[in-house]
Amino acid sequence: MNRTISGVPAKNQALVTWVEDMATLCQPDAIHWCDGSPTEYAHLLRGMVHSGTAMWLDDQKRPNSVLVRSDPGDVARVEDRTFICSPTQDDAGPTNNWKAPDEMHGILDGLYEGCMRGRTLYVIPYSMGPVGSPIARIGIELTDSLYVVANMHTMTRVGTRVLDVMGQSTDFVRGLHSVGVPLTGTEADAPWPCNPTHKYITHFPATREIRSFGSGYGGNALLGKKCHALRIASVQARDEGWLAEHMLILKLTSPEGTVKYITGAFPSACGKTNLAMLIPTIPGWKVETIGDDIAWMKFGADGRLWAINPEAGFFGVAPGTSMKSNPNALLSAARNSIFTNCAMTLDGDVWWEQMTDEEPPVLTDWIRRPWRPGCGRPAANPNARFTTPAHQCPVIAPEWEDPRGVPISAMLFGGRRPTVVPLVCEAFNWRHGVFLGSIMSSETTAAAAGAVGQLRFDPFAMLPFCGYHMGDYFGHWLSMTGRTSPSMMPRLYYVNWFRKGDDGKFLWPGYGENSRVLEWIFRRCDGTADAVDTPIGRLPRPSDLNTEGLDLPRDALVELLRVDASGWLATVEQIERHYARFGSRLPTVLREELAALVTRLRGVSR
Ligand code: OXD
Ligand code: MN
Repeated sequence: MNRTISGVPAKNQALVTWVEDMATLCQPDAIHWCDGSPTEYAHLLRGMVHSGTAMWLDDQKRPNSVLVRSDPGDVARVEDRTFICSPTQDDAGPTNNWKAPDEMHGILDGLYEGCMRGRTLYVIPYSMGPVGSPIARIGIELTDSLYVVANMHTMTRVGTRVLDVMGQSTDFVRGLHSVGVPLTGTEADAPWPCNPTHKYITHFPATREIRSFGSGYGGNALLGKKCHALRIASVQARDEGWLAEHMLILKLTSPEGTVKYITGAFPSACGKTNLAMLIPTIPGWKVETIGDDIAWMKFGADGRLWAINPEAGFFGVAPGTSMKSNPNALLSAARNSIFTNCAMTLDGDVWWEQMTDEEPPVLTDWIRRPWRPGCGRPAANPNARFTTPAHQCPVIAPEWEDPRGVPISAMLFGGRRPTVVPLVCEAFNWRHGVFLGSIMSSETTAAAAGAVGQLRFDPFAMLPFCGYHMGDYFGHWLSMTGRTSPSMMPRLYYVNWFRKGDDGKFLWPGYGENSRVLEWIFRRCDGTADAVDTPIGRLPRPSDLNTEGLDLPRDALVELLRVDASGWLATVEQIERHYARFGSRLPTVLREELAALVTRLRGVSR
């Protein structure tokens, strides 16, 4: 078949052959090689508006921005349709869906056959990380979705400059994505095409391939993000001795002008983007953003661990984002942004729950219906998003694109724990910190009087994102100490902004006040803040935290820093059950850490 080819095709032979093979399978009418230029981006937005996928927002209120409403059945990552197709099920481990690679390829090849008829196949060469950085990696996504191409423009570095760095290398991640809706007749395209019955988000770690079919949304379709930068990269990191993590990266500057970089792993919906862009309440301190979702870290020649943000934009959850909760995120999305599944105001702007104190009197909701306050439905989908270039963030650190990355002093782990877990706790050492990361959890139900809530474990916030057996992943973390001297390793902390009092209210104000915890961590790394050894780790006493100007009763602070020995002991059985899932692949060291914790706790609760 004679296909039109546009854009700037690669000279890389392996790439050209692969694109031809995939085009033979999917049978698109045309192929476009993306150059990554602003002209191309403008063309993509116009194309989305023309096809009915997007609407322009008012150019005075949100310059160069569009609103997209997805199919109501395609609004989030689909974990039950996500597969790790490693050679054996044991390699994927108990936390991933698995199918044998040949079997999955068989299923997918049947679905991909002719799936792009009537459409254009876009070839997106992208770099995760600054182009040419020694930590960055290249991927190629093939897709038939204009929405995906436009989002990838913002979320990654796209285009000819990536092909230039690639040369004739065959070392790139191959991603194929289709919405799975061929256009065969004269019927009009849907505003948001997606396959109603077949959805597959699949990964082949051994061959560094991603195949995604049927969904056009977020992490299912923007393959650079969760699929490449976490699931495939975690396997590469294991094989090559580095870390690919679900972590924010922030820069913290003290009043004396000293800088430290901190990463943080938190499950979805625990305020990661807010922490990455936090405005400190303590005078003289400054937080700047390097990244809000993913960190790739490698040891440098100096023995320190250096991190880059592999992404170039934010794909942030909109609801809850306001000038109070995160002004920097809202200001980042002031222009040049794609909004997905938000509500629209009468004057052509977007709105979502909690964006403003007062709800607008009338809106069009995310499924295009009239909406009024009190009508009983949310105006925006709870997973509505903004896609925004990171450089538009008012507090983006000037070095956020430094190809060397930034050296990491401390790492945070956190979850939502209304009970038991204190505000902050420093690990005794690396292996104790890995233990804390491995038992990260949130409570699914509030604790009843005297009982402990059910824990949902999300180790290192990687449960949906680790591309191999999680027992081996813990072992990989433990092996990091062998790569440098102990004094060079980042310090590890378990933080919890969500502890509640007996009245069910949060004890800690959170948001900008979290800077007080960051200050203590900063000073610990410098050796200038005190801590006390407790059975669970090293904790600040109330007097070790900077509480100047903090409107918090002393009792609340005492409770926030109390070691609830019986509460911890009551969770041990759940931790044991969580560990049992990993069988013989759970490192013995972690069982030893758990046993040592129990011994220390029994010592104090006797
Ligand atoms: C995300 C997530 O979208 O973690 O970043 O789910
Ligand atoms: Mn995330």
